[in-house]
Amino acid sequence: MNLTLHEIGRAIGATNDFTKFEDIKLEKLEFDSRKISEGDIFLPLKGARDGHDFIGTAFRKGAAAVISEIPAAWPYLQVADTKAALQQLAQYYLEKQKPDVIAITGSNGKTTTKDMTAAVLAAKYRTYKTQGNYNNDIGLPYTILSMPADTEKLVLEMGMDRPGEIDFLSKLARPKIALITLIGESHLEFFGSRREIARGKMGITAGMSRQNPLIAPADPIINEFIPENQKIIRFGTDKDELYLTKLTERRDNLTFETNFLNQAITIPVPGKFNATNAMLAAYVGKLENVAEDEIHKALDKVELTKNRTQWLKAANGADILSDVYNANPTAMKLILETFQTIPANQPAGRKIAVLADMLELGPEAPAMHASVAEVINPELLDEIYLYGPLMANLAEVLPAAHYFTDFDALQAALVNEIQANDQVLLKGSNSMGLAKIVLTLTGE
Ligand code: 2GN
Repeated sequence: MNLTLHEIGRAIGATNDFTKFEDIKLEKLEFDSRKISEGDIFLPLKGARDGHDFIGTAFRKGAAAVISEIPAAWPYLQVADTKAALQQLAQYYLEKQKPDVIAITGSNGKTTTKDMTAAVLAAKYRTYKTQGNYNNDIGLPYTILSMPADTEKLVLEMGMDRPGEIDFLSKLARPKIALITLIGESHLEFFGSRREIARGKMGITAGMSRQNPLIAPADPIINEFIPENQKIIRFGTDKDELYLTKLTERRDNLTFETNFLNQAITIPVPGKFNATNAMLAAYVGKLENVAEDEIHKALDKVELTKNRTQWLKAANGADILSDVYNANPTAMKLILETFQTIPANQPAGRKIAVLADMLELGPEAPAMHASVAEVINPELLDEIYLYGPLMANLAEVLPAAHYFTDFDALQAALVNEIQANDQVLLKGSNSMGLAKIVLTLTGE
């Protein structure tokens, strides 16, 4: 992380007399006490639980310091708001290390585009990218602070949980290149209309210089939001700056040509939208002077991140929201709240939540599982399926829920229950195996 305790104290404007603590180098920053190792700095956040309750745990695990809203018995930096401090510190670290930031947003496709862009840039530069779904006002600053000090290119995914969020993230990260993959109608974005989604995504230009390029789809819906004098490169059809000239789709790979590369490119994933994503990644590579044969080789063997929040279609037509990546109470509550606000499919579509155990939560795990009930609105969920020994604690306070201890029985019940018009959320620790049920439902 290349930051010392005093330096961090100054960067976040800590209000206590922190110079009385030794000015040690900190290894890395963590907000989840489970991830703390020797020499780290702990930053408690208010999630489902108040992270300040875990300061003692963090030090027992080897934390060397804490950023805290209250005094601590260990080296600490006191601030009024730890989340704001996280964001300030990320901004400070960026300004200190000065990597070039490539910011990516857009429904669906953004993860693939992020992985492909990072793969292309890594052919020539020390490159770091957003891990998992760390793309919000907590995840993005955390990503920045997790970046190795010698990073040259930082590829950041920017998500849109709330209106104005991308605007905020762009001002924090100050992108050198911004990329919008698509103005869709993603289930996970609640802006009322495509126009509001377009407005939200165009917030990506808020923190960038007008001379630096925005790469955006030809879709006219964004036009009214393009800042005056903004350099913009548009993609889509042969009327635009970037487009596919040839596409050969196969079962598990595809080959495409573009108007700006000499050679055809083959990528090990199918789907026309992936050709567009790879084209965008290649273009960023070109802008950053990666040689064409290096771009070619990087995309040839690109590995894409799996297992994050995604909408899938079940074989019978049901919509599946699969989220087996973040197993903590905050993430479970957030996805439930989001899922519940999505209108049911018409006609007669039901909303079904399938929740499995969250592991490694310590002695309070039973209470944390039970507390998920706080966000459940029975009027917005038709059926709840709970699975695993810890979920018994939630089942106890949700008598209408179907409770399972046996994996095969759960799977059989779901296969039997889910109808074409339903929406199904699946969430739990990776090791609970819900990913297998997702595969069964999608028929893969
Ligand atoms: O939604 S998130 O997952 N997010 C991350 C950033 O990118 C976008 C998505 C998210 C997670 C967010 Cl937005 C915010 C927070 Cl605060 C968190 C988060 O990590 N929440 C966590 C908890 C809560 N609430 S992690 C965590 C782990 N902790 C339990 C509570 C908790 C483990 C633990 C349990 C018991 C002890 C110690 C640790 C213990 N030891 N008790 N007694 N001794």
